[in-house]
Amino acid sequence: MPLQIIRHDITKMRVDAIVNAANSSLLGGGGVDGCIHREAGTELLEECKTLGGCDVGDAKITKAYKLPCKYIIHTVGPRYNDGKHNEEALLRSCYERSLKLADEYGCASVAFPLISSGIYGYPKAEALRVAVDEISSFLVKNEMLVYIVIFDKKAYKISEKLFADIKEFIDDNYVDTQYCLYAESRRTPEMPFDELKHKKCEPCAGSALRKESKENLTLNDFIGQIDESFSEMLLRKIDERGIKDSECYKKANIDRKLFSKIRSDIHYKPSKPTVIAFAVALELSLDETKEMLMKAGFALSHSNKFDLIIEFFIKNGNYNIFEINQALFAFDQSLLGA
Ligand code: AR6
Repeated sequence: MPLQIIRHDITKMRVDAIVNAANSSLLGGGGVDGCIHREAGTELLEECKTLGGCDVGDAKITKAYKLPCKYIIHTVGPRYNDGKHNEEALLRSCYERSLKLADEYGCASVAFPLISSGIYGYPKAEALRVAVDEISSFLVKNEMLVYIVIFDKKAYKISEKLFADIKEFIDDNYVDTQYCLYAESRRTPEMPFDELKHKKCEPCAGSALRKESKENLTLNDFIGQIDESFSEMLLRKIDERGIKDSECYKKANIDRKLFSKIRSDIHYKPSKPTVIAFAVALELSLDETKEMLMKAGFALSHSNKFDLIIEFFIKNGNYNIFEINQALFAFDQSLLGA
């Protein structure tokens, strides 16, 4: 997964470079800066003294000393005032300059804290949106594994409105009683989910399924009728959309190597988040998403939050995988991509 949002202490990250939310002096401070200097040891401060400070929105690189990464990229985020003092452009520049440095130093993996979102007061949801936006633009043109490290999950929020909308959708649609998959497959959008429960479902005596006409097929004939596989459907959809493979796997937050595997193995068995990631990248409708999932042996149900969140985004025509992942993260669900 080229972009991952995780909960961790950044000083423990085993990546090529971690990013420090520093101040212009580069001589240490509180927050994540304090943690990094403490864990890296005093040699870090000695090297920082030689750098001559750093402008807001810019970045400088040092060795990592006692930390388990190779480099520390020090960037200086803007102090948040009211959002009208060029804060966003400066914050974007922090990510852009840091990623450029990481690339110049040959880093394959980098971890960012949410710059400016602590002592400098940038609203967390906004800071996250900017981070995801800048990192994902960078990843369109570059191969790198980038982590956004969230330290304090309680302080982490997607926008209040999005959170409330998703929560309402989950509350309205969550079905905690077993319901009938046969009826579900025939459900019309107007039909309440309640009618899908076994006890209310007419055909669910099982008879309808069992009564399907008997044909005298050998097992070989039967297997010969095998449908298009997941990877065949994926490649077909890529062709139909007229997009490049790379455009598709990048939009899906899928690693290039994994995509090559899927491309070369028509019987590849993907995980559910991988299938959904491709469905999102290809902007499939809900029905097409369900079809693709079925080909890999999965379904979308109203019995779990993950599925409902996916359905919420697809129904709203929002196919931004990084936004979907932020929402999944906020609801403690696994993220899309691989
Ligand atoms: N790992 C990951 N994230 C962390 C950690 C950690 N160990 N510790 C804190 N955070 P902040 P800023 C998160 O205040 O807002 C310093 O004094 C924290 O929850 O460290 O850019 C500098 O010297 C928050 O979401 O940085 C500057 O003077 C994010 O890191 C000033 O603070 C950034 O919070 C910079 O302020």
